[in-house]
This record gives sequence, C-alpha cells and structure tokens, in this order.
Amino acid sequence: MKIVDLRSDTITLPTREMMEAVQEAELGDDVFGEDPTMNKLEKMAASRMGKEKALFVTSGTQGNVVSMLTHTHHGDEVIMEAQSHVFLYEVGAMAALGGLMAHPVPGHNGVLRPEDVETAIRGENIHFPKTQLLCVENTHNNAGGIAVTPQEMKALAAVVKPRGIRMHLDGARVFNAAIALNTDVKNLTKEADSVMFCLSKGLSAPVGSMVCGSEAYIERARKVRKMLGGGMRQAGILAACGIVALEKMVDRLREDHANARALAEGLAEMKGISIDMEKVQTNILVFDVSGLGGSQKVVSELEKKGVRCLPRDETHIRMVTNRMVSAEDIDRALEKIREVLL
Ligand code: TLP
Repeated sequence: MKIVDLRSDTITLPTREMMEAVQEAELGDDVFGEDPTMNKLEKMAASRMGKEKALFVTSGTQGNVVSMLTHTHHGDEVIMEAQSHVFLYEVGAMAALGGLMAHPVPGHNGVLRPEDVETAIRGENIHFPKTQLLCVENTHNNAGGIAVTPQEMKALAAVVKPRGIRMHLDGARVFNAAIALNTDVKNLTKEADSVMFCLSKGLSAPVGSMVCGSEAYIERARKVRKMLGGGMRQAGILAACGIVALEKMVDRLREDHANARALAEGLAEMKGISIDMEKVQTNILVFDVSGLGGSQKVVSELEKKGVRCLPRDETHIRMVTNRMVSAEDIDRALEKIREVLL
C-alpha cells in the first residue's frame, strides 16, 4: 500500500544530488574551523539571511536554545507566542539549560500583537526579572503555517528595540514564509538579532539548522554550541547536503504550498471538517474534526488507509505537505479521507 505521509516536512529524505555532494565534499575538523564545506555553507547561510555570520547546529531545537542562551543570562525573561515551538515543544530547554523564565503571550493566528508585547515587558522594579528577549516564530507552526509579514516584524521590533530587548526569529520555515509573501527572506530577518532556520524540513537536507547573526554573536553562539555538545568534527558531510538545500530546494517549496492549497480545498468540501482557507498560506494545514469524534480517532482510521498525519490536539489534525508527497498523492489522500468519512 502506498503511504501518503503528511505528518511533517521533517520526513523528507535527502536528494540524490545531496548524496553525490557528500561523496565529493572536502572535509576537515570543524571545531578547529577547518572544514571547507562547512565554512562554505555558513557563509552562504549568513549571506542569504543578511547577517554577518552563521553557525551550523544539529537541529532547530538546538538552534533555538543556543540562540536563547547566547542572548541572555540566568534568570532573564523571554517573551514568546503562547502556542510557539520554543514554549511548547523544546522540552523546557530554556528553563532547564538557560535558567530562563518563559513569558508566553497569546497572539492572533500565531502573530503577536505589538501592544500585547509592550504590556508583557517588565519595567524597572526590584521584584521583576529582566525582559531580555522576544522570540518570534515564522512561519507559525501551531497556527497552521501562518507567515508573519515584514510589517509585523517591524512593528514588534519598534516595541522591543528601544528598550534594549533582543529579538530572535525561530525561522524553522522562514523560506516558506518568504515564498508565501513573495518577498526576499532578508525582509523577514532584517529586524531580528538572530535567526534560526532549518535545512532539514522542506529543504530536505538530512540533518541540521543554521543560526545567523552578527560576528560577535556567532562567536559566542559557537561556544554555547560546544558547551551543549554540538561541536562536530568532519561536519562537511552534513554541510554538503545543506549547500544543495540552499541552492536547489528553496523555490521548490512552492509545490508544497500548491499541494497544501489543493488538499485544503478538498477538505473544505467534506462534511465534519472545518478549515479556514485564509489560514492556508504555506505547507501546514490545521483543521477541526470535532464533528467526527475527535482527532485521534480520525488519525487512526486514516493510518489504516495509508494516509499519515498527526493530531494537533483533541479536536484538530495537522497535515504538512512536503517533497515526498506529489500532487497525485494529494488526490489519493483526499480519496482516502472521503472513504474514512463515509
Ligand atoms: N517542528 C516539528 C515538531 O517538533 C513539532 C514539526 O514536525 O513541525 N521551530 C519550529 C517552528 C518547528 O516547527 C520545529 C520542528 C523546530 C523549531 C525544531 O526543529 P527540530 O525538529 O529540528 O529540532
């Protein structure tokens, strides 16, 4: 049975070109800064994000924690959207490893309102921790792949920058946002002091994410990465795939977006499914199945038919289009979903 795997874009396998690039990669010890392939990837990533330097990290989670630890001191407070990945899905790393206090603020469709961030910022008071960092997620995963616009980034920066608060962008899928908004990715990263983006999601590299920022910032981040055990030796093996990902795989994300739209349009016509088409902007769909007896039941039924997806919560399912799923697979998935709903 052919499986249509819509659990995540993290399931994408490396391309043949990536595997070939691995064979050819010139290698060295990256902890000594001597891996030419890694040095090339880090240079490319920094330039793509409009930052001075970049650092390869093992995962998006490691990238976010390295970024947060580099910006802060123990006991500082970090503001983030209440449904964000850094708050919900990173094993409490900021608290466990950084001694940081999370201050989650509910956004609107995943996008923080500047006035709510302003209210959340602590003033000078002997009782308060120091608000040191704002984290923004783009695209916003839990909200359903919503793209935060350059104007929204600017409005948030206008609130935090004058107060000396730093801004970190969890841009795991920032290229998806740039494509959806038809803008250069630099317009989305400009206001951020640090950016993390993933090579291993829609871009299909097997491993790795990048942290980008100023030269001084990345120098400190490199040390934090080492402390977390993330200093890798002949990491050019991984960087070779990352280079192909950046050079060849970014524009292809459009196909995932078109497939997500086609999937959403099909779902919207089905009884018992409620999906907000305005929120279908990139490659993530989150939709309500409360009318069908809850998400776990539907996910299990679909699994039996060869369509894989994940419950987002008790009433919502998440589906993520990705390179392993073709337009024909989407038609097939819709057919199977219809069968389950009958
Ligand atoms: N998200 C994964 C799961 O962890 C939920 C997924 O399947 O979507 N930031 C954002 C916005 C993310 O969506 C993710 C991964 C990460 C960070 C962490 O990346 P990894 O999985 O590489 O640690």
